[in-house]
Amino acid sequence: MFTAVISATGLFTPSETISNQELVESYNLYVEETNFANRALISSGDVEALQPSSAQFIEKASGIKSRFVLQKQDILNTQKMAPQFPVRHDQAMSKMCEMAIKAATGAINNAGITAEEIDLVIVAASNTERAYPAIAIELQAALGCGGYGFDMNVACSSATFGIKTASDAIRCGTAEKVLMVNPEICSGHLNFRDRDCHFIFGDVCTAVILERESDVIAREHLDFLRIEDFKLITQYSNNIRNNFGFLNRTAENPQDLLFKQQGRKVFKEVVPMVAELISNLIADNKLLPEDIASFWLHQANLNMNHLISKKILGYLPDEKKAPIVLDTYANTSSAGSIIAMHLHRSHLLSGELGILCSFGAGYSAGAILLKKG
Ligand code: CO8
Repeated sequence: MFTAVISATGLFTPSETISNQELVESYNLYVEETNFANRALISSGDVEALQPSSAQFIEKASGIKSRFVLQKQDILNTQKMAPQFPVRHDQAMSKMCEMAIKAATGAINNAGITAEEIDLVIVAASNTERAYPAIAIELQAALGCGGYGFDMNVACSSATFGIKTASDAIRCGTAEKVLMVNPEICSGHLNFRDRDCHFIFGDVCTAVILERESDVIAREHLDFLRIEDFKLITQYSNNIRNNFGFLNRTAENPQDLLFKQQGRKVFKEVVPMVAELISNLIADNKLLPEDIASFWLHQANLNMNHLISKKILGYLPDEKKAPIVLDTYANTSSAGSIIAMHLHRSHLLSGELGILCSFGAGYSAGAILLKKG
């Protein structure tokens, strides 16, 4: 058995942002236009008037202030309210591969290795641009990696489950160097006409390189995180759901193909589940919550993260101990906790511990105990 480490991470952030104010102005214009068009039906009581959204509500309920997106203009256009990506011909590179290359290149450079040395590529994300060939195999060819590649989807927990899968391959000797990327184009599956969720998501791509500990030590790359232990859990729930799938075309009039959730139920059910998962990981390793220097938590909701941290620690930790990136990135699904770890781990000293944790649809949750090399 080999010991697996995270030797580097990478991040691609789109250049365009949408503030809450911009999003709400566009949504409220859509509400005005729709209510005006339906005014007769609304006054006869046959149709309910749409209610406006509010930037204050969004920030208070979620902690989100803005989000990065691949294509802003058409999201804010009330006639479209979705990003518009022209269809690419079969020989053109997919959008997911394009953003994955940017995040992966950063991670490969940070690790000080070459793409050719990578022998396993995993694309782990909440959505896949096409059924096949796998985006991971396209990425493997585009970067010039060897070995093999595959796509996997555990919704918001895709990255932690991806790290576990990569670590198992390294431990067993199936692979020596793994690239695990999370290209999340959340704007593609978000209903910008739904007041309950139009503010939740942003687009981003993260990348993680995993290797054998002996390899990184041999080349004196000491900025690594050793994978000490894991806990993964899944528990079936319909409270976060997306009905998009390959059988949609067999229904006469497919509808309801975008993200939807019972946000309040998710909040109530997932907070205790995650707090217990992390607490058990800490206790099973004969540690105390105070022994953990950083908690890189999934970034869905500020109040959720505060509650989870308080349940584990008994107090509200500062930004260094439990960093928040959802204020500027919003919920980026599986990439959220990786962004937090990428941007907020430089303060860790050799031997200090961190916990990376994801949670979301499925339900699914993953917690990984990491030790700075
Ligand atoms: N503006 C103003 N008012 C609003 C708005 C709005 N935009 N939206 C709702 N309201 C109103 C409601 O109608 C309600 O009014 P009333 O009290 O009169 O009924 C009131 O505000 C309160 O509404 P909620 O109860 O819904 O508000 P909450 O405080 O629960 O906050 C949240 C809503 C922010 C959604 C919160 O519940 C939350 O964040 N929950 C956790 C959700 C979560 O973590 N989900 C994880 C999903 S991500 C995942 O798993 C990955 C999926 C794959 C990604 C796919 C990409 C698209």
